[in-house]
Amino acid sequence: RFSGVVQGPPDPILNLGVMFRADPHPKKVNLGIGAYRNAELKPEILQCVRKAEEFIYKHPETYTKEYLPLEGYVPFLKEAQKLIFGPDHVALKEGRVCSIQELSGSGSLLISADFMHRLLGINKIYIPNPTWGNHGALIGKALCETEKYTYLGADGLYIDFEGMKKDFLAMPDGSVILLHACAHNPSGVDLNEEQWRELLPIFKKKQHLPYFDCAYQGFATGDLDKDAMAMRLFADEGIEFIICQSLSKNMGLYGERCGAIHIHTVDKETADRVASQVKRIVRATHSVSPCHGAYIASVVLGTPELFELFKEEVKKMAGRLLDMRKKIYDALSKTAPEKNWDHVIYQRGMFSFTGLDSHQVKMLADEYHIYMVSSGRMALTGLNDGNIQYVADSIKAEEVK
Ligand code: PLP
Ligand code: TYF
Repeated sequence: RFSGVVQGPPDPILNLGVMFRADPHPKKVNLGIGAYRNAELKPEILQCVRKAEEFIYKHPETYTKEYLPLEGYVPFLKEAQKLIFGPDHVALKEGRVCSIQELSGSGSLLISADFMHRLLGINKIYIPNPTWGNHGALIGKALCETEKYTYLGADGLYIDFEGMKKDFLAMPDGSVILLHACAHNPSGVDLNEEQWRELLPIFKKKQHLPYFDCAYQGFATGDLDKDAMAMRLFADEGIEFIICQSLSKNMGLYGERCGAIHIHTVDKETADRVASQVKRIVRATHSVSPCHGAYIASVVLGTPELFELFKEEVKKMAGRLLDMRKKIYDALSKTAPEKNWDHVIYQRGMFSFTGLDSHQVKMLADEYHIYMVSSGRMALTGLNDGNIQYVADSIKAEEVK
């Protein structure tokens, strides 16, 4: 029975961690996974999270281990909405946003795509080229196909905005388009505010459905509100849309699987009907969502001092990544000046698309023990003052070969 099961391929990103850990070389560098590391290259639990957990342990009568309701922990959902829309948004006041807790960004993508397939008859979702490797798999599981739209130009380093708009206009009316809310993974290339504003009339005219993946709020600019700009522009225009929100990165809750689906609709009655259907899908997929991460996030976001601390800690994480971005840019510009590295400084968030090809990436791993994704995506979080020059020197050595 089981002996006929063939070996599955390893996940291209997660496997980099396995290779890195197995490598005994003292100079090895892990630029693979998009998970924050401090200057000592260690994972960190945020102080705001620690404090929230202390509070939770002291109040077991409120923070029980009972099953949550199907929609999730409601105080968390209210705070999660405010983080995205801003605390006083009219859509929240009017109850037009339906929110359902999910297993972080990944679960939100799966369940919302399943909802669109079953309830809206959607069979295809447009995703940027390039995009996060797991988008196709998650959306495919919900029985929707994916098709790529133009995002980067032929150089693979800068936005091709004209190509993107052209694709949006050529799609059938009412298409679902996945958009990275900020800090695009893998490229680090985002639209600016003016470009987002230019998309609004296109979405309206074509009645496309914006489908936001918000996995890095805070990591693009260091400011949670600024990073919500694109989503708020669509909300202010009264356009219906879906957001898949993850707190994995900005609150460092990776393993807690904390996030939510938010569906911005035209009125409260619609939002309630939509919620009733999303809840049925949740029930038939994994029943209910986990409580601990939602408790933590509700306390952090809902306690003014902890919310301030959270904002500071997000700013600090984003600040360290920006510092690393500037330093690797300077090091590469000095060490390998025959090549233009401007794209590195122009990108933002947790990643940089270096422009290295898959062969160069492989050689960096084999010869220099530096691990990054084969697309040439470098997670800046694996850099610190101790390894930046080594990384720049190694890239230079590969470039001249
Ligand atoms: N979307 C993007 C673009 C991501 O990069 C990630 C994680 O790396 C996710 C979604 C989902 O992460 P999680 O399921 O931990 O929220
Ligand atoms: O680095 C990345 O792009 C992500 C990281 O369950 C990741 O793939 C790892 C595990 C996971 C979700 C995202």
